Amino acid sequence: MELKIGRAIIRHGMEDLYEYSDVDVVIVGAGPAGLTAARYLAERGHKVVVYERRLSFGGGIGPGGNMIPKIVVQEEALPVLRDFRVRYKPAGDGLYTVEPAELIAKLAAGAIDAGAKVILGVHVDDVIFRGDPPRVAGVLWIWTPIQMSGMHVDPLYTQAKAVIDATGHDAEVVSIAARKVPELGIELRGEKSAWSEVSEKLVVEHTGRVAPGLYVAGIAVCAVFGLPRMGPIFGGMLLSGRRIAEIVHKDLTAEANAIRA
Ligand code: 48F
Repeated sequence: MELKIGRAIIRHGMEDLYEYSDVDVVIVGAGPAGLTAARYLAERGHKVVVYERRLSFGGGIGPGGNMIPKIVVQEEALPVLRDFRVRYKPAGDGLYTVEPAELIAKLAAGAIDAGAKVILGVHVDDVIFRGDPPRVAGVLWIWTPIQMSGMHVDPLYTQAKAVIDATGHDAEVVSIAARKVPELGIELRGEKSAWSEVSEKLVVEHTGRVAPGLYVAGIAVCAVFGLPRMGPIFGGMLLSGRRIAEIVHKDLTAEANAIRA
């Protein structure tokens, strides 16, 4: 039996890793922004892989507000909650509360049911550009426990037409690109102190492309563009995820049409 269990895991696990080593879109981070983007992109027929460093989904959703198990979403983001069948309760002033566990479970189920592949325990540690001018070609990744061990182990490559940085406060992928590919001219301006009503709008407005093939969504947008952060309100993250899916879909469609013409 042990042999059969091991072989089933190895055969099907390796098949998945092989299949998803060449995709349309890599999304780095399975927080609210990454999972939302994954669903709307997969739904439009793109081959999407989400790499998440932890062994769980949800990023910053789980702790609610300072460990009190509720988060807040504003009216504008209710259509996204309805798409994912997430329940919400009015809290007055156009604000609604949502249960973190329900939001995590349903965002993840929505992304996976739409066809996105989510792989947990993967740390993305490089983003690759090719060509002149440089354009995203893919990412390098390594299993998180190996990365945490500090041992030098060479990572593996995933080829992608687009990479979305949804890594949260540190904008890790954009930071790597800024540091290692200076010719892109990316300048990280750093997240500013909290001002929820302003940042919830700005984060969605600034969601978009930072270099050819490289995109940013979620709170990472604040680090890149020097915007104020927000409190435990998540509508902006959901709307940012939906917006980046629209932008990447439009760009990939235009590129595919240009190749055909
Ligand atoms: O931090 P996270 O939830 O980012 P988000 O989707 O949402 C931000 C909110 O949670 C909250 C907020 C809104 O009020 O301010 O902070 O923008 O999810 C980011 C995910 O990316 C993973 C990380 O473990 C987390 O689950 N991640 C970060 N760096 C890497 C990564 C990496 N290098 N490789 C793989 N995953």
